[in-house]
Formats: sequence, C-alpha cells, structure tokens
Amino acid sequence: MAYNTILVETQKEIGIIRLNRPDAMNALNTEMVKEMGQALDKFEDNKKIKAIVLTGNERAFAAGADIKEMQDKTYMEAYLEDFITKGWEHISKIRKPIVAAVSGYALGGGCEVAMMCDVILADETAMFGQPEITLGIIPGAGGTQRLTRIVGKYKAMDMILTGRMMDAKEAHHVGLVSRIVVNKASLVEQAIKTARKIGRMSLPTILMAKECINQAYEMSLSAGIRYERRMFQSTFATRDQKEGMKAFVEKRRPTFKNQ
Ligand code: DAK
Repeated sequence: MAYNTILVETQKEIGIIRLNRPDAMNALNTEMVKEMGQALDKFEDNKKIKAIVLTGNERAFAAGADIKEMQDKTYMEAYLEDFITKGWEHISKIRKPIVAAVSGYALGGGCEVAMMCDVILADETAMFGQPEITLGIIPGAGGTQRLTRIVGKYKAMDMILTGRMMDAKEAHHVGLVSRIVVNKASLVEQAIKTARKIGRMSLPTILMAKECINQAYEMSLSAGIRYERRMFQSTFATRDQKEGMKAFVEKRRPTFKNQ
C-alpha cells in the first residue's frame, strides 16, 4: 500500500512506521493520522508481526497536530464533525506493543501520540511538551490525562500551563521516557532491538502483559490485581507457558509457538 505521509517497512517480526512530513516537522494532519491508523491495523492483522516501532526523523518525532489545518475551524464545525477525534485514539487500541523512538520535537499531539505507545526511547535531542496553551487551546488527545498520570499533577501543571518543554534528561527523570539512547545514530536501531526482544516472547503473553499494565490506568488497585490474577492464571492455558518452563528446566532457550 502506498502512503503519502508515512514510510512503512517490516524487518522480520517487527513493523516499522516512520512519520514523514519533514517540511512540516511531521505535523500530524488528517491524512497522516489516517495513514498511521491504516498501517497500524495492517501490522495488527499480520500474524507474523509481534511488535511495532513508531518514529519520526532527526528533527521531529512530531511537532503536534497540523496548526495550519486547524486554524480556521469554527466551534460549530469542530463540535459537529467531532473534530480530529477520528483516528487519534486508534493507536491506543492497538494490542501489539508499540515502541516509540523519539528524536527532536514531540510536541502537543506528537507528545500525546508518544504517550499512547508502550515503550518510549529517546535520544539526547528529544524535547517533549504540550505547548497548546500558547495557541489558545488545551491538549485534546489525552495530554491533560496521560501526562498527569505519568508525571504527576505538579509537573503536568507546569508543562501544560506554561507550555514549556522538557528535554530528554528531565523526561527520563520523571518517567516519561523509558530509556535514553546516547548515540543518536542508533536510536531507531535500539528501538528495533527492543521490539525484537519483545518479539522473541510469546505473542499471547505479550498481549496479556500489555493489557494488564494498561488496566492499571483504568482500575482501582484491588480490581487491577484481580484482573492480573485471572490473566496470570490464563497463561497456564497456553502451550508457550509449558514450553517456557520446560526450557528453563532443561537449560535451553524456549521456542515459543505463539499459542
Ligand atoms: N503544524 C503545522 N506546521 C508546523 C507545525 C505544526 N504543529 N510545527 C511546525 N510546523 C512547520 C512550520 O510552520 C514551518 O513551516 P514553513 O514555515 O517552513 O512552511 C516548518 O514546520 C518548520 O518549522 P519552524 O520553522 O517553526 O522550525 P523551528 O526549528 O524554528 O521550530 C518547533 C520548531 C517545533 C519548535 C516549532 O515549529 C513549533 O513550535 N511548532 C508548533 C508546536 C506546537 O505548538 N504544537 C502543538 C500543536 S496543537 C486532538 C488531537 C490532537 C490535538 C488536539 C486535539 N483530538 C483528538 C481532539 C493536538 C493539538 C496540537 O498538537
């Protein structure tokens, strides 16, 4: 399938999506959000793919939703069309793990897309921010909710009310970044390596683990623990649990069949 705003490739069991509007700092316009959703769906449906890498270019992961596309919208248009809702939350519905590789700016909707991913790797040039307030709007793709849950009220208030950016070091310190990759040249390589490491595990078990972690943001602790317990017990219904434990006892690497 040919795309205009993203580049898509597969490397063995890993699907890779590169946001590709370099002249616009990868601003997320309607077409890009739609194409990203289509590519994610294809990877989700492809039985060979076990994890996905989402990245941008050296200057920007994504500098937010496309301001030029939004600027003339009226309230009535925004409300009646449910403006830009379509597609944006799509990424958070994907069951396979998504590793974001962030170089340069991840701002506004770009930061929100990164926060919908499951692992965030960043190089030292990465800058995260929710600068919407400087445009006279507030975050609209989950920024006030996800950022607050990740970094806490006071960091979220500081960032969202002032629009200031966090560099990679600060973002890592507050838990917005899983890991900083020191050599910029190897950021995507490291993201693929991380996705590969995940991809060596049993697919149903990967999906269950991701689902349980995400439930931690939706449930009370006791309900979440019960949810995890049932999921944990259901791993014993998989062949891969038998293989994983047998391989340990036999001192060899497991060969998971994703069953
Ligand atoms: N939209 C459109 N064009 C953008 C853009 C953006 N977000 N960001 C950058 N560009 C364009 C610039 O206009 C410029 O284009 P030309 O002038 O060359 O035509 C080109 O990219 C290069 O940018 P700069 O010349 O500005 O480059 P600098 O290195 O000087 O600065 C920057 C880089 C990233 C710091 C700066 O471009 C910047 O501040 N960009 C805007 C960042 C921002 O405010 N982002 C938040 C946008 S609002 C929702 C879903 C999502 C959203 C809301 C609701 N729902 C589901 C309801 C999201 C909203 C947002 O993200």
